[in-house]
Amino acid sequence: MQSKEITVVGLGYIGLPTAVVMAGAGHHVKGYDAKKEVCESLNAGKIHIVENYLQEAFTQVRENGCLEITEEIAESDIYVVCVPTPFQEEENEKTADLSYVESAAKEVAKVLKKGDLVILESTVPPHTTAMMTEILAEESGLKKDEFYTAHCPERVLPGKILYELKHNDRIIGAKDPEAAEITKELYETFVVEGHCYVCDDVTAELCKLAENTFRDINIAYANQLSMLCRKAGIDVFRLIELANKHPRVSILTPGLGVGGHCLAVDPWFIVEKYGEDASLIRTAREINERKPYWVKDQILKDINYDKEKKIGILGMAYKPNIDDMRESPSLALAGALESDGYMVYGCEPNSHSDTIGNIRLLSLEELLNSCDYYVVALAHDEFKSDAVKKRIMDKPYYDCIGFLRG
Ligand code: SAJ
Repeated sequence: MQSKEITVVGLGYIGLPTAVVMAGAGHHVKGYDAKKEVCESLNAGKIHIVENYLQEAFTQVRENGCLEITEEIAESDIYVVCVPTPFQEEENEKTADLSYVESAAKEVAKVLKKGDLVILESTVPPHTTAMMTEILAEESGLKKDEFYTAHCPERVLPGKILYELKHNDRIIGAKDPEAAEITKELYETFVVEGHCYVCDDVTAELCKLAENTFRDINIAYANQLSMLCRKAGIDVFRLIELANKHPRVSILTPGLGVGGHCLAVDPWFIVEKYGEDASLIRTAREINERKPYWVKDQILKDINYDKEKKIGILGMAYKPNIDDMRESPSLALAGALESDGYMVYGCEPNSHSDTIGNIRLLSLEELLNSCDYYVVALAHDEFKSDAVKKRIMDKPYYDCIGFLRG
C-alpha cells in the first residue's frame, strides 16, 4: 500500500501511539484531539502521557515531518477514531457512554468525501460501528455505500504499547468485505509481526469485549479464592502456585481489585446488551468491584477499628509502573477508609501530584516513616528492594498481591 493521508481522532493512550506508529510506517498523519491543552503540549514537543519509548518515537516522527498536530479535524483519506468509551451509571446499571464516538463521527462527517475510510478503534458495545456509519451518512449527506467504515479494536497493554502495536495480531471487522480488506492493507503496513484477521463488524466488537472479559473472569476467580483462603487460614498464593502446576490450569493473581479503563469497564458493555444471558460476566465484575471493600474490612479488623492508626497504601495506579489511575481499586479502598473516618495516605511514585481527591500522596520515605499500617497494592519497581520490603514487614500490613512472600 502507498503512503496515505490519515487523521487520528483522539490522542490519548491509544490514539497518540497509533498516530506515531502509522507516521513511522511512512504515512502522513494528522493527529487531532478535542482537548486544546493536549494539542498545545504535543505541538510544544511534549507528550502528555507516561508510556515507555513514546516520547522518543514521537520526537522522531515530528522531526521527519510525518506527524502534524491539528486543533481542527484535518481532511484525509482515512480517519482513525480512538476516543474514550467510559461507562455511565444510572440506577445501579452501567452502560457505555458513546457520546465521544458520536461527536467524533459528527466532526469527521464535516470533512468526509466519497471513497474515504473511517476506522473505529475504541472499545464499544456490539452494533456501535453501524451506529457510527449512520451518523457519518446523516451528517455528511453521503450514502452509506459511498464511504467505508470498519472496526479494528485496539489490543495493546499499557507500558508495552509501541511494541504491541507492531507485534500483536489485529481483528478487523466490517459489514462490507471491501472495507475490511482496505483496512487490513493499511494495518499490514505497520503490524510487522502479527497477522490481521478479517470478519464482520459485530464479531470484531464482541471479540474485543470477550478478550477482556475472559481476563476479568479469571481474576475474579483468583479474587474469590483469596477470600475463601483467608477464611480457611491458608496462603492463596501458594494454593494458586500449586494448582498452576497442572498442565491445563492457569489461574491469574488475586489483587486489591481490577482497575483500568478496560477490564473494569468492557464486561459491562456485554451485560448492558445481553442482561441475564451474561450472568457469569456480571458476577465476575461484581466480585472484582467488591474486593477493595472486602480488603478494607480485613484492615479494620487488623487495626482493631482504631481511628488513630495511620494507614498507608503502596501503589495508587491501577497496575504496576504506570501513572494511570482510572478505576484504580486503590482509590476505591482509600475513599472507603476516608469516608469511614480513618486516616489514609497513598504513595504513587509515578504521579507528581500531592493529592488524589481527598487522599494525600506521600513519598515512599514519608509513608514508611509516618504510617502505622501498610497496604501493599502494587509491585511498583520502587518498592522492590529488600530494604523497603523489610521496612514494610517491620509494621503490621496487608499484602494484597503476595509481594512480600519468600
Ligand atoms: N490484574 C490482576 N491479576 C492479574 C492480572 C491483572 O489483579 O493476574 C489486574 C491489574 O492489577 C489491573 C487489571 O487487572 O488492575 C487490568 O490489568 P491488565 O494488565 O490485565 O490489563 P490492562 O487493562 O492494562 O489491558 C487490557 C489488556 N487485555 C488483555 O490482556 C485481554 C490489553 O491487551 C487491552 O488492549 C487493554 O486491556 C484494553 O485497552 O482493552
